[in-house]
Amino acid sequence: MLNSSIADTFDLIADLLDFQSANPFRVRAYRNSARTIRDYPESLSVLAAEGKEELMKIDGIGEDLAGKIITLVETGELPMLNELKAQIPPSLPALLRIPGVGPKKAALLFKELRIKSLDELKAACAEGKVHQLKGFGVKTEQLIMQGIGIASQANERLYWSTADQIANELRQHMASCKKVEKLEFGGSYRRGKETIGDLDVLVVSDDVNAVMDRFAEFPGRAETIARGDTKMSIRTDAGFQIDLRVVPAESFGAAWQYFTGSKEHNVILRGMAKAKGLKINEYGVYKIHGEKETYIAGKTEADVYATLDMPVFPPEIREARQEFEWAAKGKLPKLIEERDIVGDLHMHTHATDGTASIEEMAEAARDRGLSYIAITDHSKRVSMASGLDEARLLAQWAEIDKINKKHGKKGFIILKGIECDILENGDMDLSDECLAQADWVVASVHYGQKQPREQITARIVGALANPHVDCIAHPTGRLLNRREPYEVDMEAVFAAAQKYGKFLELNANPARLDLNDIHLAAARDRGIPIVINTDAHSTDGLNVLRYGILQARRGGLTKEQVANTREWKEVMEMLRRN
Ligand code: DGT
Ligand code: CA
Ligand code: CA
Ligand code: ZN
Repeated sequence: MLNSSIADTFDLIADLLDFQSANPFRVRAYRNSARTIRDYPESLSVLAAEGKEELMKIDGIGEDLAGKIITLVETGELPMLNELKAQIPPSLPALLRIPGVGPKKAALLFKELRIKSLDELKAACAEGKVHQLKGFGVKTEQLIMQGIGIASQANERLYWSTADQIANELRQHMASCKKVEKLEFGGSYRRGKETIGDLDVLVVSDDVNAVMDRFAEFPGRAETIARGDTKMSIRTDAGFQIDLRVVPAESFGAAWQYFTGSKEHNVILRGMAKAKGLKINEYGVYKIHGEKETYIAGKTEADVYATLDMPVFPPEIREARQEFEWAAKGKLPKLIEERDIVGDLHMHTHATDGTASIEEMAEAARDRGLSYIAITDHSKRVSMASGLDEARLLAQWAEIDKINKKHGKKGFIILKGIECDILENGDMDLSDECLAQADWVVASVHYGQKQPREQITARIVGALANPHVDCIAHPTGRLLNRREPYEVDMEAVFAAAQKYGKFLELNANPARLDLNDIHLAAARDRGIPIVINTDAHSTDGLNVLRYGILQARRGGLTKEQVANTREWKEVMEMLRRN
């Protein structure tokens, strides 16, 4: 069983307990362990086979949870979960996937309207029954209607980060098969797309059966969809498909190129090959002489591209957008890499909704090789996260001064920042006088996200015009699989960022990845500096940087176009020029 499936099970238990108004500490224990398990680098199924003690070495996993994990891995189910499910409506898990419907609202829908399926909920919304419930209202009803669409899609495509977990587990699993000479992933996963439809894996071997037998033993496998001579497909217990192809060594490069895609990129390559009297497919590149064809390349991707006088394109830009134009001019950009990043300008502490202290965040960032961070907790409007008012913010900044002084000349700087809410009426949540004292201000929208285009655009443009604001955080507000972006006019935002010399954030959280690749390319073309931030709410949260890097690469960004590849002194000068 996959770590992500175990985590999903624990999340579901937490939801069901919450639905029953169980002890909040118990609910939280399940939620925390789900998070730990999802991020855990080793397969829990493998650890479970070694016994409880191995599992209990993991933070937050006690004897009880370890026992549950073992039962789950060994039997595929959990009696405790079955009992819980028996006590609640079977539709609940589906209802909970709808944005804005938590366990409490779901309970009401069930009790008052006897809603048992997404279809019934849709019908009830259409009949206007939902908004009459206590705590719902017309707006919620509309949101639910939209959300039903998203919720039914949400099962189809995984976040890149989740696919990455599965890919790593599969690689580990296949490594013990001696017949595997080489294993690589292709498809949208290799291209670093923000969501993944299915995982494509390529193996070089001269023993197809041995490879497929091992593949069939993958702990995450729930069923085999098809097994042929060279191709086999399985589905994981979460319903995610993995396609395996076994190829001979002389075809590996051609197959890797072909199955990496994108389809559109490949179509153009095929056209180029044809124009040169060549044929290119997943087996190799062939020279055509009348009826006959001769294999001329296919062992490596470089060999394949070389037959067309093309460089090996970084997978992230193989989307048939600008890559061929760049290649023709010999100007393929040198895309940004994770090690280029030297600072992180958006993160939270336990003063608001984070879990770590300023010093813990700083130490974790330093361990990751950064030389500066900005602490940007929420402002007071975000009361749910106990956002900071002026007095608490000033106190936090005084503490930062003290910590910086204490650590002295170690070359690491903690910046006094704030994530200031842009209020519904367009005002900033904190006074200009207060913001003026910050080293770094990110502005963001958390409320009134559903405002019409003109209104929400005016708010964001207004924030960019404020001389104390440096950057807009997660500029479109979308949450992958869960929430649509604001109606914001991005052209107007780009124009304002240019006019006022402001930065825009690429939020690296795998559920956000906001800005998207198209927006990033547009911002780049306008010379707007991008800042790749983790928006970490814990020390582990700093690890999401790599997802942001992939997204930046998909946007064609180089080191130069990303501000936090520069030391803070230089960033400060960029800001001062404005
Ligand atoms: P996904 O799985 O929806 O996230 O997206 P991909 O890009 O991984 O698409 P997938 O899994 O259907 O196919 C993997 C790669 O195989 C794709 O990127 C390019 C290649 N491929 C698939 N079908 C075709 C095709 O009809 N023509 C060409 N030229 N390539 C194809
Ligand atoms: Ca795929
Ligand atoms: Ca596929
Ligand atoms: Zn934030």
